Amino acid sequence: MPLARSLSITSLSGLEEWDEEFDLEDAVLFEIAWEVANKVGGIYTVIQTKARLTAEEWGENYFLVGPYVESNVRTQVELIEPTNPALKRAIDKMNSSGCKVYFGRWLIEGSPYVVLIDVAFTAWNLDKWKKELWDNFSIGVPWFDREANDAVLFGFLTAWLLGEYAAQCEEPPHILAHFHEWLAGLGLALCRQRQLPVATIFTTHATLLGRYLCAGSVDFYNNLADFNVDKEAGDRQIYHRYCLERTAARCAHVFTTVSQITAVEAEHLLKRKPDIITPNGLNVKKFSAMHEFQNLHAQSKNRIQEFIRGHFYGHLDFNLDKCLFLFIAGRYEFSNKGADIFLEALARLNYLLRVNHSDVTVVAFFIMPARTNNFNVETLKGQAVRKQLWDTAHTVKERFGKKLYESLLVGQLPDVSKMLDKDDFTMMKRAIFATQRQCQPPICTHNMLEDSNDPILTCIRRIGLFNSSADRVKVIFHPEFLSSTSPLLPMDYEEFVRGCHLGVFPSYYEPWGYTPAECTVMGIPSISTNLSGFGCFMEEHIADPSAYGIYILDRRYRGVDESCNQLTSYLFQFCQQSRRARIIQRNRTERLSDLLDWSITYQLVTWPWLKPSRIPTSTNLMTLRLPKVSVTLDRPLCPHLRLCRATPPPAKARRKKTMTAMTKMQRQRKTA
Ligand code: G6P
Ligand code: 1S3
Repeated sequence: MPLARSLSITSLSGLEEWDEEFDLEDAVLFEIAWEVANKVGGIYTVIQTKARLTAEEWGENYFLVGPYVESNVRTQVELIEPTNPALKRAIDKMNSSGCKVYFGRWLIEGSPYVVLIDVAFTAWNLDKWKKELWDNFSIGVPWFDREANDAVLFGFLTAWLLGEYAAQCEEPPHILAHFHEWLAGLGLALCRQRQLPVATIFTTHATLLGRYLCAGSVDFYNNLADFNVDKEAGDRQIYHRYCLERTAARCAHVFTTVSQITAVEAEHLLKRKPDIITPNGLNVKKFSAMHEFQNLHAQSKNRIQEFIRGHFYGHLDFNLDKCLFLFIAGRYEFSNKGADIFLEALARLNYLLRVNHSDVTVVAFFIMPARTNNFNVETLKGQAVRKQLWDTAHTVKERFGKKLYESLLVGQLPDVSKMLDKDDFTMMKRAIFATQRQCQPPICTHNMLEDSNDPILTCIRRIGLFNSSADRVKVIFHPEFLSSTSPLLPMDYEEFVRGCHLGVFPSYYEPWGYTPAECTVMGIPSISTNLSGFGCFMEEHIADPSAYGIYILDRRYRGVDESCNQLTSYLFQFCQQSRRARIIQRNRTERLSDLLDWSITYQLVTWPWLKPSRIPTSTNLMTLRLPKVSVTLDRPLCPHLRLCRATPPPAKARRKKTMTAMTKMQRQRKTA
């Protein structure tokens, strides 16, 4: 394995001069990820939801580092002059050496500082850096892998930034750098290889090989210990990416991952056991009134119902009041995210509802982005027809109201038979004729570019769920993330989730799984699996999760067909619940949200640069956020880690906030 062989994980090279006496206020935390102000997947959610608290704790000394993507910057970032003098000098130096590095505030809660690096602008260095990568780490990156090329550029540029920052500091600096995932990992390896005075942490949110192996047809969890990792990575043409990932995990002073299940995976595939598990949290908003989230459910559900009225025009032969909305959402990984067994279970549920003459109709939404060529005509037409019916009803109502008013004005009760005239009837008949439709309501809302090979559509064709009148289960595939500006379903993701009844996430590969966690904090029940970090976390901490609307499917010890039957039975049971039972269940689900709140945490305190015997007990330097129940104080940790209960932001942070406000005022005065 071509690692930086000279580096061992206990090596403290570069940090020898650190001692425990330095002023904590001088420590600076850089958090580095490809998803800073750049939404690709779940890591964006981790960083974005954690930002407020981390910014509160670290004040002026917290910087997120990510790639510069113009479209994102235009909408999410306010570019400003760097606030930290050493960082300003470092950025200026890089910019005068042919880089484009920007500084700003990311406009999310906590407004953290961001350093954004334009990797494309420095692409002229790619060959030189690849050679350096080969010489020092024996990792060769092929020219055609664009993502890996970006990882190389990003890695060298972040290491350059950290090195330059260290060089610009007047006092010996105390820099902590937390790198997320393989795309950012090379920066870490370079910091170690160059012996920069940087204490490093690497968090993996999934392993590359795990993701690839699971997407195939291997029995992943029962063979974890037996994979020939180099061969498997080579067979899948990701050997170079795998090397980058394994090098980062191996070189980090502290290695963490988001769940126990991924820790075991990392131990076997990356050959290093994580020092600690740092489960993900959310920024939970508490409502002042308990029932407020229930009202929000009703409001959002009404909006989904409106969409359904349009989508099923001409075929609205089911009772919308008895209609349940189920959904799956996320990265489009058909089998990893469990879309395969969800569809199979829906087909079985359809059968059960039909033979039991149930009056419940289920609409299952698939929100997974795929390659499309915009909305399709039939779907847009559905919403236009619905709008026309609404307008017609309003026009007739207006005319009716006017006649009624005139009749009352002259002191007469209206002759009801004359309230609607011929024109009104013509208008209404025309509107009804417009709802005639020769085809079934569409499954897919968009024109798919790879319609014939698309896994969801292919599976639907096989199981025959075509939205016909006889079907008690209808399917809608929305191959694009939701947006409140959509002409079709103008809702953002949060509103949509609130309006649904159940989130279904039967993942086979899910290191953590934000989707069921988000459902929980919104009081929406969900189905996850005992192969997902979230599912395992809930099983570990709650005695009877299903009583709280957290259904956990067994995908670990059962075959696919058995898991599918279990999923069908969960769905069928859910469909049999009364409205009252659903309302009670939502209340119970919402009560679990504290478990997932970043603010109710333990702090993980690490002194990665100190030998275990020198760990002080009273101060802390590095904090990673951990949800409250995720750790017990007596859990044995690796020798250089300690755990303490989270306290309110320390005085230094409060002081810094005041300082921030003062600096702002001074700056405003200056500008004035
Ligand atoms: C919330 C609202 C109730 C509404 C209910 C519908 O609890 O506060 O007014 O009746 O949702 O629940 P359902 O599960 O049928 O969508
Ligand atoms: C990963 O994103 P994904 O959806 O590709 O990281 C997420 C954040 O830690 C995690 O929730 C998810 O399971 C992983 O798969």
